[in-house]
Amino acid sequence: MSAFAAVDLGASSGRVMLGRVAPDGLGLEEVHRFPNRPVRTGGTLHWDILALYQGVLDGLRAAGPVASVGIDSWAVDYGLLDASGALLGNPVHYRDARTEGMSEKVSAVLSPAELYAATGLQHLPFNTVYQLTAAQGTPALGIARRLLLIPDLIAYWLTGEAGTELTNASTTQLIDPRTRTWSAPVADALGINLGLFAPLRQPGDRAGELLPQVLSETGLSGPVPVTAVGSHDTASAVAGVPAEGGDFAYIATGTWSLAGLELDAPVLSEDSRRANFTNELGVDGTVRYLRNIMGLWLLQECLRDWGDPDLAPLLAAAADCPPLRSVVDAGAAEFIAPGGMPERLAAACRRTGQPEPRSRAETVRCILDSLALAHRRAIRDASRLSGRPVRVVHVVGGGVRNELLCQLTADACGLPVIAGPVEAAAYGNMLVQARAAGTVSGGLPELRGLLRESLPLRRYEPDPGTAAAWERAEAAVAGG
Ligand code: LFR
Repeated sequence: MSAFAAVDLGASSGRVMLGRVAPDGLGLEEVHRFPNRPVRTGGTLHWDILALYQGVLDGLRAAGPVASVGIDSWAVDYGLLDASGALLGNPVHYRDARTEGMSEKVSAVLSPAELYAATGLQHLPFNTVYQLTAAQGTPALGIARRLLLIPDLIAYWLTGEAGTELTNASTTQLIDPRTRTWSAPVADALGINLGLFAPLRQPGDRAGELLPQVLSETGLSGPVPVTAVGSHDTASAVAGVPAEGGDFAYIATGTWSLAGLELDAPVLSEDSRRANFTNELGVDGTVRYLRNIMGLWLLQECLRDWGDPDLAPLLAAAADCPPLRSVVDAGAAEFIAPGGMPERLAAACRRTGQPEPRSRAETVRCILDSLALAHRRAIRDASRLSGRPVRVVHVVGGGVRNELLCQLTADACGLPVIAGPVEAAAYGNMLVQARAAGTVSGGLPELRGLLRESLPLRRYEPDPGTAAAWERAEAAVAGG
């Protein structure tokens, strides 16, 4: 059988995709999509993990017979289990305020330079080390016997087996990207018990089999293996980039824009740290050298604030707005928390001496110009810091549907953009499973070749007439 269930949990929705490897190419069908609504209780923002798990079960039922199941989700967050294997409270959302002040607490023990030299991770206030520092002294952490990252927690409930998949483990800031294993010195210095983590798994490893009770709940007949994939969604999305050769950059666009390069080895220089580049671990021994950019979160939050109006007319109006009238720093941590986004964007424009957006369309244009500029800066910086030339930019993920963003990104980068697929994470997830099952073979170049043969991709050429305006915008941001 050559059908695979790819479970992809995103910040605003989860989906179960049915992937097929057929003689005429790859196929991917969405069999179930369910909302992911964070819930605030007692002042803390949580993931509704049981609702997500139920969505996974419903999706597996809708998928029908499959050769294996793979799970990916956002990074850094975790659930704690007690000695009996029971979950100790709902996982806390990385956008929760509990990590405020934790960077300072950690840097009193390990300087930012020491932490970067050991882990290669960009500073994001919600990295797992900061969350665990915030959790220190809580009863739950005190009695916890296991810590499972979100996709590993779902896999545990499906199979009864606990593991820690490597690509996602690398986002904890407790992994040394050179040895691709735990950094005991960092954990010891910060008082973090590495014994909480289950043994590491590599993408492609067998993670277990669906439990009898799961088989009956989903109507599937066993055995159905669960395969570890690049369980960090960005690792799966990068595996699903339909690139040819090595001189490409990628932007995985969704709630976040993750913009950077795929490398063979980490870049741990001080310049790289100052430029806030991360060395997350990828599928097949690769390094995802990238920067987190706020992404379509800025737009999603504005839409939520405005009562969810139709996006298409707003984008059409934004395309007609004067370009680059005002831009914000789309990498700034000030935009991480939810709420009041239009006003926060306007305030950032005021603070930097730029005109405030006067309408919703102008706000949308400000967001898209700012994202495109941040894409340009990330790709140029990544290329400079790694010494790797870039000839083409691949845009994958939800932003592929946003033609204006793709064109602005091509213009800003001064490079062709190849857009697609939207569901890169599910493709990457499915291909790693298919290879583990022996249905397809080869390394990432061969897997990407299969994607190129099967997918309609759209190419955007940069408009050279806009180059000077982007130069000026970059200089203004760098200077301001
Ligand atoms: C994207 C993503 C990013 C990670 C952020 C938080 O969905 O996984 O890679 O930095 O979410 O986990």
